[in-house]
Amino acid sequence: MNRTLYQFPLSHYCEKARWMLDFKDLDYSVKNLFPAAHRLMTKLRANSDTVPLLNDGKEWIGDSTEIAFYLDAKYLLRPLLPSDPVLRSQVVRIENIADKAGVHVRRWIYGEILDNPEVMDVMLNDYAYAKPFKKYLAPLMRKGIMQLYQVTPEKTAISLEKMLEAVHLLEQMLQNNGGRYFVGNNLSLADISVASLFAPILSVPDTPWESIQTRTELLQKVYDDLLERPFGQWIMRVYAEERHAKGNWHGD
Ligand SMILES: N[C@@H](CCC(=O)N[C@@H](CS)C(=O)NCC(=O)O)C(=O)O
Repeated sequence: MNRTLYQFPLSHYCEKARWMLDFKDLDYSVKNLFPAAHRLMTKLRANSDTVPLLNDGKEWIGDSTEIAFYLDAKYLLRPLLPSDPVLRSQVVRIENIADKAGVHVRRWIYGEILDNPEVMDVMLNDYAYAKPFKKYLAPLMRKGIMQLYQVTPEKTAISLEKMLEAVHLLEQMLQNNGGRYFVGNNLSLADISVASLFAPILSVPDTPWESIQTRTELLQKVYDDLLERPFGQWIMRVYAEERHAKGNWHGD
C-alpha cells in the first residue's frame, strides 16, 4: 500500500479525512507531523499550511475538501458525493457550511479546554520523541495554538455565536431531509463533514476527543444542550452506526 495520511491526532479536519478514507474502504497508513514543523512538508508537497495531507502514489493533496474530490474522481466505488447534480450541489453546500463552522468549533473549544492536561496528552503522547519533554512543550503548544487560532475572549465569544448559528441552520437542513442523512438516503460527504467537525464538542466515543471529559460550566451547558437536540443526537447516532473507525487516530 502506498497511501499515507499525514495528520495531527487531535485535528477534526484530519478525523474528517480518516472517515472519508474509511468510508471508501481504502487502505492507508497514518503518520503524525509535528505541529509547526509540519509546514515544511505541507508547503513543499501541496503548497498548503495545514493537515490533513494525503499522499496517494505520486499524488499529494493538501486540503480535506480537495481530498474528497480527489478520492471520488480516482476511486469510483462508494461515492462521497452523489452524481445527481442537484444532490451533489446540496452536499457541496453543506460541506462548505460545516468546514467554515469547523474553524469556530475549534477556536471556541480550545478556549474552553486548552488548560486541561488531557488535551496535551492527546496532542503530544503519540510523538515518541516529544513525549518525554511534554512538561516543557505543553506551555509552548498552548501559546502557539492561542496565537494561530486566535483564541481570545472576544473572538471565542463570536465563534460560539457562529457555531450555534451553524448548528441551527444545519439542524433545520437535516430535519428537512427527514433527520437521518443530510442529502438523499445515504451517508455522504455532507454527513461526514458535519459529524466530524462538530464531534469535539461531544467527546464522541472512539474519537481523539473521547478522553476530554473535564468541562467548564459553559462547555457542559453547550454539551448538554446539543445532546438534547436532534443535531447532537444525530452526531452520536451517525458515529455509533456509520463511523466504523479503525482506531488509527493515534497515527505513527
Ligand atoms: N481547510 C483545511 C483546514 C485544515 C486545518 O485547519 N488544519 C489544521 C489542524 S485542525 C492545521 O493544520 N493547522 C496548522 C496550521 O495552520 O499551521 C482542510 O479542510 O483540510
